[in-house]
Amino acid sequence: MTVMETKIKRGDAADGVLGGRLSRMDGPAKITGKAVYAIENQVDDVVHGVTIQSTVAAGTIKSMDISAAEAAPGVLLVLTPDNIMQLKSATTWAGTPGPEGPYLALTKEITFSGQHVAAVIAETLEQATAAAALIDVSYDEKPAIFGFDDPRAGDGIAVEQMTIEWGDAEGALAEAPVRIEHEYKTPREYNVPIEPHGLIAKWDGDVLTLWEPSQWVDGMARSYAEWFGLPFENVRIISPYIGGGFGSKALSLPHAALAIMAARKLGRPIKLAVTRPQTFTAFGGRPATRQTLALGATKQGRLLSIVQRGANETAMTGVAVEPLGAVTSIMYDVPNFSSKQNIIPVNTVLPGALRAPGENPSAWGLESAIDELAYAVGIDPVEIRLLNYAERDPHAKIPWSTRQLREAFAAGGDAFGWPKRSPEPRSMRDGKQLIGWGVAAGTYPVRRTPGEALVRILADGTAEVASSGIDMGQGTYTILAQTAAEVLGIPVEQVRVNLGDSALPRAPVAGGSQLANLMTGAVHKAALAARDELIGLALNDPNSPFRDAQANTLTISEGRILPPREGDGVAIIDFMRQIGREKVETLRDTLPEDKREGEDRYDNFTTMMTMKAPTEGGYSLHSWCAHFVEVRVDEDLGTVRVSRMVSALDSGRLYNPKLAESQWRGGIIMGIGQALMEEGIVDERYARVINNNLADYLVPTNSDVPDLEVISVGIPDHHASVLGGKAVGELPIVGVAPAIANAVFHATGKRIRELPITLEKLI
Ligand code: MCN
Ligand code: MOS
Repeated sequence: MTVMETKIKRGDAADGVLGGRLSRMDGPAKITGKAVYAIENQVDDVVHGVTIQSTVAAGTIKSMDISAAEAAPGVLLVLTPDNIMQLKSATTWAGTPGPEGPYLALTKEITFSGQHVAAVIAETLEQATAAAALIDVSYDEKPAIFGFDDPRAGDGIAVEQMTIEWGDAEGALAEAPVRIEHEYKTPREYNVPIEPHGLIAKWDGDVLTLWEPSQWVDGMARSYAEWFGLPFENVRIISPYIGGGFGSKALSLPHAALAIMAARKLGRPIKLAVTRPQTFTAFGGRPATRQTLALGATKQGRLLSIVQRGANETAMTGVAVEPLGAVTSIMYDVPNFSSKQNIIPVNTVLPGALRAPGENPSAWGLESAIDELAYAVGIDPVEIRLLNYAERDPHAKIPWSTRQLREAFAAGGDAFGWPKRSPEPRSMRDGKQLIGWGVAAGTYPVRRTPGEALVRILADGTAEVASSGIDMGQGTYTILAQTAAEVLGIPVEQVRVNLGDSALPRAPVAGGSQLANLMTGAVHKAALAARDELIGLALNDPNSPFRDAQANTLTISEGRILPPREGDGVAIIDFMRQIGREKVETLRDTLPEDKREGEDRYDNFTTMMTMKAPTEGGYSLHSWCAHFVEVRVDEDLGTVRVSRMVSALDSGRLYNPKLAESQWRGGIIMGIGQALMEEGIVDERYARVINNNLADYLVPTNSDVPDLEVISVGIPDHHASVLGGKAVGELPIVGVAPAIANAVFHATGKRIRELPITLEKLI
């Protein structure tokens, strides 16, 4: 893929400050192999663990013969449901109490194929793997429900909190002059980070150290502490580099509990990583979803009503909700609305979060349906979106903070050449290739949770930033260095950023596309305080050359303290020597005053209890985007290629346009995969996902991806965040799949309502 020059104006920002296009500071370490990933750490005396999985999807373990495994060379321990430690139940990520009774990392009760049933620990990985193959498990198998299309699955359970209604949606729909109603479906989709999940666990007395990739070191440390009955401070998670997470690395998982208890029992550190196939069952991806969506409109295309009835799969043993009304309820100005959702328990691993949970399948339904309506009333797909443009949040009924979606349609459509589109399906072709142009919009909310950051100015004139927040590739290291450099007046190369360690000041989950806004805010605050303190010393320290200067006259720039008028000032390094200081250090958080102190202080960072809704504070805060797609469909073979794409996105102010663009392209590429390839294929006989590897679970390669032009249409939004940015990470995937499906319809005249759009659905 050649990355096209984007239309983003480079502006005046130097690379080293906010708004500059600095390359990733962690890039060289990652590219040269200097970056050490969790399980690459060398820990003395380490032993190795593997887990084995259930081959049935429902039933109970009747017997488990572990004698041969226990007798195999090098084997130290075999953990089974009979001999595991009973751990304490941990608070959920949402901050609610965990389930009653102990937490069991293994149970005899089997609810999905691929459930861990045992773990083997041996001196070497090979010995553990060989011994694991000797374990003989027999099951009392019960019939399994393979998915929500299984006739026995039923309609599931209503999730009342997901109901969103205003006006009289059913009544208005019944009377609407134009009605369209269809079902839209998405399959199970998986996170497939290139670095599979794994950890090294080491106990020193009652202190537990974990090297584990994590999107949320504080939240996971809390779960481990609660499971093992330790004070929070006794658990340290070290996670400076992460090989992708996409939502899958935010929570503590059973394989980690097994590793930690084995290390406890053996008194030796343990390394345990899941295999690639196990990344499909050791944690869940996006659940399969389906939704019927009915739109009622005038003959001129004005929406009168939306009625949505959705459902997603969940596990037999837990609740996972993929909120299908997320985009449906805010995208368009509609006087009558009803959205309801069920969850349907099936024999699967508990689904998890995958880039834009909720918004993604929600937009798939709505942005397909609005395209269908555009054809039904004979209006251009961009026009119908503008015709129904929501000037304020139609659900919360409050103003948007900023909504540059009109600008996104204009800029994207212009760059794409949308006005040249001939509206009729099958009207554009290039030889045997049918050409289709499609459009769809997307959105993602601005979430806000407190964060904490430490800023330190050192005697050598450099600065340090520290936070437990993480960088899994988004750019956190880089934008926090830019923030500190800008405020402190220290060159960005002289700012070191330490992240991903629960011993550092607290940060919330790098999930929900919130970390950049929160942590730049915290670093900004801490850096301002550090700068003020440094200037205070310059004004007041008896040994300061500036002690006669007046307050508010000193500045810091390029590592020097500058006097009010002429003179090139004093370098920070010399100043610190003159006043005999080793450092100036400030810790700041973004907590409201009433949340700052108190016993539950760590609740502020280790649960979602302090997360604000995007509508809190009188404005509705969201990022927006519009995707324009060209597809080429081979008329004989039904193959679909995305041949051109332009996306215009509103993420407010960008802290680093180069990195934001990279995030956007990454999300768009995932959207192309979702539209055309990604699908957990369930073998209905065994209720098992069979394409559990990267050869059969297809994700886009370079040759599947055309030039991706991304255009920023955002403006600073100070309701959304301290420094004016909005969400970046998950926004770009939202709306890509429907834009592609809409383009496929335009090319072929065939409407595909079930992802992925594979060739057998087209011919
Ligand atoms: N950014 C910016 N200006 C803003 C906001 C963000 O320049 N106003 C840029 C920064 O480089 C920042 C990045 O965008 O580091 C992402 O910021 P943000 O939207 O706050 O997202 P988070 O830092 O919270 O990252 C999490 C988000 C999520 S939820 C998923 S899922 C996801 C994603 O990021 N998973 C990723 N992007 C990923 N990128 C990589 N490489 N790997 C993953 O697993
Ligand atoms: Mo992202 S799915 O919120 O980690």
